[in-house]
Amino acid sequence: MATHAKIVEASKKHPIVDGHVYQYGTAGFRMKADLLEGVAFRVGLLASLRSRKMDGQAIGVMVTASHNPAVDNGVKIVDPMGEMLEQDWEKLATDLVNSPTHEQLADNYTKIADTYRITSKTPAKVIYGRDTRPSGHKLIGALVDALVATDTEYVDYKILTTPQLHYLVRATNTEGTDLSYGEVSEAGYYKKLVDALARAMKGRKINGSLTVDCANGVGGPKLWEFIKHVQGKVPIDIKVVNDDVLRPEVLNLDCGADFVKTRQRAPPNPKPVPGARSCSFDGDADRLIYYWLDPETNSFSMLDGDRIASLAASFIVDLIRAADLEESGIKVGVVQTAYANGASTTYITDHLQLPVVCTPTGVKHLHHAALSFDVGVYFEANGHGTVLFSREALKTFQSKKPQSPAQKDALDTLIALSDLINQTVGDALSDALLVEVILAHKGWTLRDWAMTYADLPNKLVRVEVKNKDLFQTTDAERKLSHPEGAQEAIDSEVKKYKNARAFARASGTENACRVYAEAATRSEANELAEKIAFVVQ
Ligand code: NG1
Ligand code: ZN
Repeated sequence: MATHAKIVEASKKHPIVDGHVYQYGTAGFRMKADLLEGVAFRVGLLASLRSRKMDGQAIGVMVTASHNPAVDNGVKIVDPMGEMLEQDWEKLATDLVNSPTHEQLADNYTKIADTYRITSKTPAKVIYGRDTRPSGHKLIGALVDALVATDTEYVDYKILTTPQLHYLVRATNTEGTDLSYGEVSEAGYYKKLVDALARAMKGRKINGSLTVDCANGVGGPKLWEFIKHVQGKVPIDIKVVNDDVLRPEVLNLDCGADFVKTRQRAPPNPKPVPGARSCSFDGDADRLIYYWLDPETNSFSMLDGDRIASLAASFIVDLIRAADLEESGIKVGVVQTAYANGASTTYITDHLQLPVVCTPTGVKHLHHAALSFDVGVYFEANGHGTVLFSREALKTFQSKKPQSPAQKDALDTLIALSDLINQTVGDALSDALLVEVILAHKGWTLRDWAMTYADLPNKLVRVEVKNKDLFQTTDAERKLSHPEGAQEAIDSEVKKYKNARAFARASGTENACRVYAEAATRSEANELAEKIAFVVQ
């Protein structure tokens, strides 16, 4: 049977839901899982085309809805170097998925192949994984039917964290080359982390234990796997909590990085222990938030993505200086979004004296901007981020001849960090190890880290609106260009407060607007957020 006919036949088993408009957003397609079967099939078709377009390199497909409730799911495509799908192809994904009939779907598949001169003679390879949601299994079934219909080779990695899949895509495509990213297996991922952690620690000690809340998601079993690999190699005491993946309904429920960040409090279960160094992963383990309860005052301190970015950037700059590479021209920079706390931006620009770039929300934008630096540190405030090292920077670290043991130590640590950090995408486990390494080097507690600057009080609210598409932004989402008059109304409210900043934008993942406000006091930030919410309602 010709491919066109095979697609039509297979597609009949996995129809899309009539009347629903699908959109490839910042996190791929994400919605109620029962709307997604046809989407997963169609994403399989596109991933296959993408692989052929990229000369047969492996393309990844991840089935996850991250921090969303258990009933949701999502499907997203990973490009060959482990990065997010190229923007032009997001549009193709949206068009292909919305094809109204099975015939038109097969026609659109052929049309894309023709437009991009893709021939079925080029081999295609797709590798995929899913988080712990029960709905993932069925979606993978639909995906595989598309891969079979298009003669695509595939590897099923079963249950993975999102960053593990990104790692595997890059490792697959660089295997046997001088850019090799690591062994092509889940075990290879842990081995790389353990080896890099040992080199980065070099006998230093991590004080006390780290409690990790895994959001009852895939991060739990994978963290246990990591612990098996690290045992006996590097002394690190990890206490795993909220790792129940047998009861799907508890996924992301009153726990996880998104809960901590949005509620600005520790998960109620297990009962927080004052003084304990704690962190939370989100449901697919690509976001990380640290926090602790002050044993003296019992107050809650959160160390979010902005804090991790400033900690990592300052540590790397110190190492570059210690390695006597200050004059080497290595450009370190930080990338944030409008949601970054203003105090973090001031700290990075004024205290660390580093450039800060602001991009629209969505890691693909941050990742892209970070590539313009030799060492580009990017984090969303919600804890999603990583550090990118350019090839030139790595070459400089490797070729520099140390003049003292201290210089050698700094160079070795820089190289170890580049292996410890998952450079394909934000990775909660790899980022947590990075934080642990930095705290160990500095001999810092979370209190020391929290003292670097004081966050401006802030408030994030979700506002239900009739049509979120009316809200269009400019200036990296910091200002509204539409509807007319809205920005002026926001400006006049902000003016009434001291040290205040606020903005509104349409969410890329939910049918709502988000309003963010900062001000000198908590009550003023809350009040300002309410006023801006009123403007956009
Ligand atoms: P939207 O829904 O566009 O605000 C949210 C997060 C983003 C990003 C995406 C993808 C906030 C305010 N927004 O986007 O940072 O992580 O989800 O998961 O946290
Ligand atoms: Zn996530």
